[in-house]
Amino acid sequence: MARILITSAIPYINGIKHLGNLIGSQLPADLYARYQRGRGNEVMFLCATDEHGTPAELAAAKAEKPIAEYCAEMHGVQLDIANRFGLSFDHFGRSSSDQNKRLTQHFAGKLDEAGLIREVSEKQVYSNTDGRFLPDRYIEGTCPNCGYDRARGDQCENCTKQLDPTDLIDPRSAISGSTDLEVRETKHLYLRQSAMKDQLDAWIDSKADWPILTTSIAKKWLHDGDGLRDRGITRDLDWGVPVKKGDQDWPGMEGKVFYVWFDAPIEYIACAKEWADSTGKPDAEWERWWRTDKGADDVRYVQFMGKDNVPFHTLSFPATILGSGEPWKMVDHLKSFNYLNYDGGQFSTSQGRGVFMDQALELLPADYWRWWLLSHAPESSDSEFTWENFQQSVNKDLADVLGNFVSRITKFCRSKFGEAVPEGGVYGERENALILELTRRIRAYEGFMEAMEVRKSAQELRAIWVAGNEYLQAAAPWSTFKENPEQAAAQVRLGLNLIRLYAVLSAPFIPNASARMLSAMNTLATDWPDDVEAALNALPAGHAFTVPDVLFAKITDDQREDWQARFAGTRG
Ligand code: B3M
Ligand code: ZN
Repeated sequence: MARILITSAIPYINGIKHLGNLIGSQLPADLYARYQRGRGNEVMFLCATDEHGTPAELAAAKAEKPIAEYCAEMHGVQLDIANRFGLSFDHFGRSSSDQNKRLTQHFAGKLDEAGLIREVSEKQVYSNTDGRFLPDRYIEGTCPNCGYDRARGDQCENCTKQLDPTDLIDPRSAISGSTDLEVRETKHLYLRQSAMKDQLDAWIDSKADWPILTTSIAKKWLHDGDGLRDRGITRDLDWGVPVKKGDQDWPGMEGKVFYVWFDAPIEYIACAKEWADSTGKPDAEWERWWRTDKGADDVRYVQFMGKDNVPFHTLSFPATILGSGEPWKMVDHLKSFNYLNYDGGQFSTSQGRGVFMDQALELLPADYWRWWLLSHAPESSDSEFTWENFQQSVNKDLADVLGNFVSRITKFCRSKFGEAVPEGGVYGERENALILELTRRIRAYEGFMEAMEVRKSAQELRAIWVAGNEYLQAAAPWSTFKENPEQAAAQVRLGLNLIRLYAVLSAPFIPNASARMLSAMNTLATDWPDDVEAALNALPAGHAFTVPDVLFAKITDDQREDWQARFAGTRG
């Protein structure tokens, strides 16, 4: 039994995620976790909310709630939606946890001991009215490039030019609108990533099996321009992990916090401790996943994320844990995704454009979305959600191919043999040919799933469903029954066994439908079909079953048009 540690990029706390976020990390990570558990491996699947930084502060201010309260509430909301989407985390933690606070301070202390931190004095905008420094998004003003009067300190939304807060004409505080601003000196900590360039380069070179999307981004940042510039890891904010070296104060850093991208990946580790603490387990239980000196040397660690997160996971986070000089488990495989677009444009959280996770579940159960998103995962390039494509894929793959198969065979059996697996007859040439085809396809499916080729896995699974339908069409037990009821019985027996087999194979993609299929087949046998012939004899003659309700309803043209219109604008 292998041991597999899986993390999904941790979503920002600022609101419910859209379907583009979901397919970018959490959903494919769940697919992989479910598959590995299905194969009998030991899995630790972790995710959390990313609760620090300006996005959290601004969202709380907008919601007019104290930030700690806002985060606690939104964590609950995101956890509930994750459950309803069937995301099977072993723990869904919080980057604001005490465990993460301590571990983040611990890493900073170790990095400092190793000489990898330097203090830098820089100039930043300070608001006298607000009594605080104003980082990027807290300053607005007129763009020096296009004249747009609501450009932000980091970028002009109108002409997209990247800006520094000091570039803005007539700058004002985005909090109070005050123009009583001045430039002040402030001290910050920088992580000396540049000192670790060769070590990181060698580490990335050792990952020959990483997807090109991942290594090309990592190498670009490592070698081009300012990629491995030393990075500021502290900010002048109230909300965040207070800057300390371990549990010691850091002179000159009073009132400052670590930058959100410094503590967020450390939460992958802290999350495992949160899991152990919350279930009353000793530290050894989480350390066997994370410390190579405590059992994690035989763990395979896989990360899932959108492409914009790759630099932080291939450079900054590895620099943090390598730089600590401690034996932490490093990532073995990093699976990254392109973007999913929405109906001719982009999904956008700030503009409320697209379909958000809570809205999706108001329209249809999770499996419909899971299937579409996974079978259209933006792997080799960006992909696009359109309502036409969604309708077509649900109606064809789920309703016509899989759903129809289940319905036909169970109903036919009930009408001719009753609600139990029929006896009589033996599997013949046609059945053996099907077993051969399924064996070949299931081995291919395993290969794609193992390699995290999400789309190819979906295609292969669909082909496995199609093979059953074609068999049923060609065997035609409804005709056979008239001349040779024994043979028809064997055909139906195989068909019913196929339902169980499909439930086992499809569970990573559509866990709820899979559970309904197993319950209709009245079985708890979910062993992986290493031997397809044996798997197709698992339900013996006489085994009782029930005809399930319609597994997947078709999406009508009226529904599609209605939804298309409803989601054309932005979320209020
Ligand atoms: N929260 C960005 C994002 O959700 C960020 C990921 C952190 S992973 C450690 O895309
Ligand atoms: Zn501009």
